[in-house]
Amino acid sequence: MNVMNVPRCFSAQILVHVGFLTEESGDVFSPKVLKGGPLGEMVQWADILTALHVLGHNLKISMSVKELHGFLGVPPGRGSCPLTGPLPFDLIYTDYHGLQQMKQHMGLSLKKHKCHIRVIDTFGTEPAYNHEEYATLHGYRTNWGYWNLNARQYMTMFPHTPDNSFMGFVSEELNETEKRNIQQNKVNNMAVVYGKEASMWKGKEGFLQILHRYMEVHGTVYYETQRPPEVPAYVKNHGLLPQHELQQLLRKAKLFIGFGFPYEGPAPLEAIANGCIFLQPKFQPPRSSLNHEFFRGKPTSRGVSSQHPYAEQYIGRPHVMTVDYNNSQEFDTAIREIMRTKVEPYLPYEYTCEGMLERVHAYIQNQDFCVPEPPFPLGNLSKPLASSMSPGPLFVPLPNTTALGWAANVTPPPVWPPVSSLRLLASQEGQSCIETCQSARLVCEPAHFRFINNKEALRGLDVQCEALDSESNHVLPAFSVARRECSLQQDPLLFSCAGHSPRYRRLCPCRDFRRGQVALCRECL
Ligand code: U2F
Repeated sequence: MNVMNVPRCFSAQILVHVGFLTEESGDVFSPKVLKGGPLGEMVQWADILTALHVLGHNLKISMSVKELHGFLGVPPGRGSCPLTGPLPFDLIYTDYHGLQQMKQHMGLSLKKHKCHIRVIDTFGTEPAYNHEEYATLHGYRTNWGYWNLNARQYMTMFPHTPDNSFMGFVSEELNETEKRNIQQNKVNNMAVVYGKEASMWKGKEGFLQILHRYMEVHGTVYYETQRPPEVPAYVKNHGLLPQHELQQLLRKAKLFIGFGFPYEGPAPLEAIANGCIFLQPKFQPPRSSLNHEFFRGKPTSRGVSSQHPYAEQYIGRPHVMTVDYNNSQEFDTAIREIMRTKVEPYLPYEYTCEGMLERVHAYIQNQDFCVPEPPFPLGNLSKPLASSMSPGPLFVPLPNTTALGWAANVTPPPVWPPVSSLRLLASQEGQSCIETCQSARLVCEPAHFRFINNKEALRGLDVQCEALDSESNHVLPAFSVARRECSLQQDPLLFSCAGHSPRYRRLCPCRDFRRGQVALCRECL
């Protein structure tokens, strides 16, 4: 990408405080970097730092609480002394550990400055878990949530719930010559197993046997001196490889096969970008913090439908095959199909270098959580909405600025994403706005909830309300068909794309998105 083409409208002072790598947080990641431990987070932070630098911002990086103090201007030895002056940064990128450290050391002034914070949060945080009081009262309290941020301040590794902002990372993109060469040199019967730690292979002998019937099996499992007993003798184990060597291996392999763990890592995207087919297990029922140990305590109830839901839902066949591994016939058939199928290397645009720069730039220039968003007042839409409950998208007329709740003599901040991207839909009972928008090939846009949290929107959908009230509940605005009751949302922090209830049909603010860049609407740039 020609970086010169990116307009540099606003060069920000940015602090990047990587909390999970600080000694004070216990730093469990660093010692395992060369031993098969998680690297996904490292990949993402490296790409965030690079993107911010390339976009021309002024960066300060801190990896310890001492450095954090130094940058925030808190005098040494006065750890809990609140930062009284202005915050010396426009933006602070950190994680949950970092947020806790900032709270300990900034005290009450964190509240004043928190609109400047962005939290890098791998698996995402849903609004019900983020709202301290609501989470506590309604059983959504976890170790991590309850910071009362705008849920879009949490930035995820994959586009999980659109309540959060999708930050992502970069995977290497190949040029046309490289793609051609890869396709010519593919070894049809070569498979690489996804799993750099021996424990990820435990109990997988059955699948490995079937796989080995057809293919030569390679692994990149970390070991110290001896071959790990979990890795059968017929597997060619290369040991944990430096990333460029892993890429070379993936360029030759036809199949990259997941055995269920790790969840939602970068490696499947790298494999698909290098022309492999990714085969992974379907999880039925989906795994979540409600039923599965790994996700327990994470501030989301998102159901993970396979090892890599993004690969399953956003990429799919022929690059990704998601099958029931408990059915050995289905597994066997999938492997034979993979050997016959020709695929081209593929990388979704949002994971290219250009795609990440475009997205991060758009966020920095347009997302401002320090300006209060006025609620859209009831009854202020100039024209009625189309009256239909049909599944087709409905257009909401563009409100003018006074309609948005700003005084006529005040220049309001531009609405972003622009309201022109909004389509109002009603969910089915029990359905979330994530699913509702998805089924209309749209995406839920939490920033647009404030425009549909009103009587006009209900009227536009021809909803019969015998009673209308407003409450603090993360499934609102919504209506009950059986009881002819309608409820609006009282607390904007609880606007939630993820929420659903069998008793309610929800009002969903959907929007369009750019091809390959789900974070941005068509007119977002
Ligand atoms: C995920 O973390 P992981 O580190 O387990 O994710 P992977 O997809 O396995 O790989 C991360 C990187 O490791 C690299 C590979 C990827 O860029 O190229 N790598 C390598 O350099 N050499 C090798 O031999 C093998 C891999 C996820 F990202 C985290 O957010 C989760 O916490 C974790 C647990 O679910 O899974």
